[in-house]
Amino acid sequence: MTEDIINKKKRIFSGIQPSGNLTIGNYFGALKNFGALQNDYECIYCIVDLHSLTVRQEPKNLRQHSYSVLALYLATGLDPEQNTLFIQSHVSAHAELSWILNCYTYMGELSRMTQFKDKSSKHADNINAGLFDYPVLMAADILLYQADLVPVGQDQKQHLELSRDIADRFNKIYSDTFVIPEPYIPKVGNKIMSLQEPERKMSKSDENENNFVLILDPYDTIIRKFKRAVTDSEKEIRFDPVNKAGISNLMGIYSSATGKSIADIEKEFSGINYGEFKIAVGEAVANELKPIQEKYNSLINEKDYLNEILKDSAQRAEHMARKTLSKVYRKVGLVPRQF
Ligand code: ATP
Ligand code: LTN
Repeated sequence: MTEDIINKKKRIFSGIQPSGNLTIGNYFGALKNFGALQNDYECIYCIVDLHSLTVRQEPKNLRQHSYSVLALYLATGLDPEQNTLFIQSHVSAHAELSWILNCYTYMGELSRMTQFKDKSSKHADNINAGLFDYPVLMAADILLYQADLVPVGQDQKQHLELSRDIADRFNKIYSDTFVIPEPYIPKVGNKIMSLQEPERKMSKSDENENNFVLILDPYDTIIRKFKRAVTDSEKEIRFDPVNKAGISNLMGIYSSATGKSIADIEKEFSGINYGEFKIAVGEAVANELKPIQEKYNSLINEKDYLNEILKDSAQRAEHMARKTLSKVYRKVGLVPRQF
């Protein structure tokens, strides 16, 4: 075995939709881990704009949010030379593999996806075929790059299991083609809940802005939103997600921001009132986000620099993706192109 093979790093793929401004759910559930993994893995982080189209987007906003996600990737410390940071629609192999995989995915499997059920009830006037097919495009994203590991929040676990099933099905029919990807879900912060409705996931496309905290919210806004967070009628700061969803969510956020364990947080805030605790959580979050916001502000208007990254990365991604796509086309029996 050559040294090159022995030292080959495992590959990571993940994506974030440019469907709005990113929340601390996106940050603690996904983005924060992306940076932590970059030294030990070969990382590919995508801005999945095609996925965003499954819900109506204002074209101008979609473009702006796509650059914003890239600037946040950089602001949270991802090195654009070490990592491949690109936009999904720039590599057409995603849409192409997605079509092929559609023919190896069952309607029954897609009907069981909870995200589809949630989004269909939220957007009852626009239950489009793309929304139904969303997980197949996600499988194509991951499988194209032969990713070993996929860092995501808890809500994406079901989609990842489907990606594994599709890959396994294809491999069994045609011989080994795809690496079967493993989920990488953080122990803490994998499901940050809404501040006003703590039984629901915090989501960037929520209409009520008091439900979420944005990575780019100003300091005072962050503190204000935490001060208003829904709690309960008790007085004790105790972790109990069933009976004390609001307080438990705040404890989870504080743990994500400080690295302290839940047990230590219970001790630290024993006898302290909810109001004071909420301010402590707000300050911990705002302080963690401050340097990210500063870096973001210095980058977001550097369009030439951002475009240069998008170009270089998409070329690298294209090369990797084509390799898998050609293999797939050959295996299923499509005649190779003659030009
Ligand atoms: P939308 O509201 O537009 O559907 P979203 O806020 O759920 O989007 P995505 O772009 O779909 O965000 O997710 C990007 C990443 O952030 C995924 O890995 C997802 O699991 C993670 N994530 C999203 N929301 C949360 C949350 N509340 N807690 C933890 N992780 C989250
Ligand atoms: N569905 C994911 C976004 C996403 C993704 C991916 C995540 C699209 N393709 C590939 C990991 C790997 C979501 O967070 N809603």
